[in-house]
Amino acid sequence: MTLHGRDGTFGSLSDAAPSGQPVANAAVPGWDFAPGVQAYRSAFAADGTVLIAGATHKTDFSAPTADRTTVAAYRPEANSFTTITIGPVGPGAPSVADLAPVEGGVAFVTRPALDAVSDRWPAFGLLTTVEGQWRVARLSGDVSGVDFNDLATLPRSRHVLVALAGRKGETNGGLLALRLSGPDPDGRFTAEVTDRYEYPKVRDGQVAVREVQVDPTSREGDERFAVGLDVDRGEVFPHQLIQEFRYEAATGQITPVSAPLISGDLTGGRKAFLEYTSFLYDHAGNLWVSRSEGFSGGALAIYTARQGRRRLDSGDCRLRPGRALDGYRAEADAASAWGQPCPPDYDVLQARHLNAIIGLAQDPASKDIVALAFGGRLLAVRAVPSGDGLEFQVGNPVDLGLKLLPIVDGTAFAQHRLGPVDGAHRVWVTGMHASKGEAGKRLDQWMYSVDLSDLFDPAPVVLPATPGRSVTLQAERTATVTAKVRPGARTAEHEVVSDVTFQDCYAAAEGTTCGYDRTPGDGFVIADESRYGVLHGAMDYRVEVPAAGEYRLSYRAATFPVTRTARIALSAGGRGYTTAADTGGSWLTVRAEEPITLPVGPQTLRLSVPEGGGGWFLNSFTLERV
Ligand SMILES: [Ca+2]
Ligand SMILES: [Ca+2]
Ligand SMILES: [Ca+2]
Repeated sequence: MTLHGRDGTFGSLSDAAPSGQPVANAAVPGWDFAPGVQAYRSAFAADGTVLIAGATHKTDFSAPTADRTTVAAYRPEANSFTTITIGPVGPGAPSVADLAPVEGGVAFVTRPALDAVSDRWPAFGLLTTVEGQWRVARLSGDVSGVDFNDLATLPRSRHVLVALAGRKGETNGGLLALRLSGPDPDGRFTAEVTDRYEYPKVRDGQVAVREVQVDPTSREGDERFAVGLDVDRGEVFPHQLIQEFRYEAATGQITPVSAPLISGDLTGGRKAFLEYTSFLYDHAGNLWVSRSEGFSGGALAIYTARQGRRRLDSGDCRLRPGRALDGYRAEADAASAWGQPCPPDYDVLQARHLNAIIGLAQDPASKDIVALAFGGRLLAVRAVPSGDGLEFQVGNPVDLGLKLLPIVDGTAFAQHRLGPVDGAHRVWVTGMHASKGEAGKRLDQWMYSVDLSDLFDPAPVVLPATPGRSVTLQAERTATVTAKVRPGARTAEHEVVSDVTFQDCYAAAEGTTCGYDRTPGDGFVIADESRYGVLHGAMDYRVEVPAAGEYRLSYRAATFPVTRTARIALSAGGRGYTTAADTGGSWLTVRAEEPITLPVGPQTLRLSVPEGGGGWFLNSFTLERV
């Protein structure tokens, strides 16, 4: 993982992530975000430049905090940074809400704050390069709006879709389709609105279109996409659903094809349905959808596109002719919500143990899927076709180490946005940093690039050869990434159960909880899908031993107070070492009695549960050279 930003702003995130991945810092000359601007969504230009949208510090668009509208252009290979300014400098400058690669450049949409007058800035535009310099292209055609939320380019026609948030208390959100042409000999592009779709009223509340994602397998004349809907019920979290649409480029027509959908799974308290949060069509047309309950995550759903069969426009999930959109209701136990339950084909259960997923992306080379969860956690999932279905691997989770960056507690707020994955398996993630109270404050911003291939095949950890030196291996950075598919116990037909389940590690109660160890930050612990700690199975760790010798072994572990027989077995160098691991309910360091002997060279250390010895949670283990 590499952290890109201004020199001297990397805090203590300079050696390893809390989840064990090595960290490098890339100090970028000229890296700078204007006062009141924070780094937001990102996109790649065709030449490999990472373009980073500049948003005001209030990403709920409630008030302006900056006097300019900007997009940052970072060239990773040259390590160079420039800022593109859109429109004038002055009060009320809107945020850049999204960026999307299009023919001839990268399109942008801006969104003003609710009370700001912003008719001096373009709502939609195009960034192009002229002799290597980024600039705002000249554009004709009237594309105006104050609620542009998200952008996507259709795969065949290259027409552009804009998600509309609507205006709070006034209008529902919807969609805009645009045809872009150009440039003419003067370098001018033309944008023409081909269709506009507005959501009808629903009883549950105001509907905003939060996100739009296109199906890359779409056919000419029948391009498919899905939207994510936020229904404002006056509560902290909106009700969230998805809906599939088609677009016919020849007539420029947007038509819904599915009902507004949720999975139909109830929350733990059975009083509400889980929300459908982030979503993505993969290269094969499978649709991945994350569930959430507030900040907590639910299983990651997959609707498969087997043999060209579509899921969302058929069966229970389809739009019924003649039925009003408001007429789709899900009812179960005490729960009642707008939407049609639509059971997925697969549920990846690992996502239930992490925070809610707020973004999904695909590696164009390996086809792996990566998810970003609240709090800056990444989860990678590999799905490969097998017979009539899919087989899965679940990669190591990553804690991006937000709390290790120089963020002033109380006055500042930091979060992340998932960007795209480049051709070298690196996913780009924005490190956002905003002031809670003060407009016009200059705050550091970052970009992370994380190597996804290491998450399925972690590089060996080099053990020390110097007596007294030690190295800590994070339990979550295991080479065991296998998962099994079994019949679903909830709405999905199948469940994907990892052989090793990861849980967030927090520093909640002072001194006693998981995060209070010798590793900066939080990271993860390994556990079991049952939530009772590791109960069975084995997990491998690769190390490189520079010279044969002995190591003292200790585990950072916890067991429930009722557990009395927990034991961890380690096998290495042809021998087994078993350690009693009961901790009485606390996080403790448990030391093995005898040192372990390792031969020189690459070795695999295997941890496992001896017969009857399950029930332990493991944060990390440490090897100290004797
Ligand atoms: Ca987008
Ligand atoms: Ca820690
Ligand atoms: Ca850990």
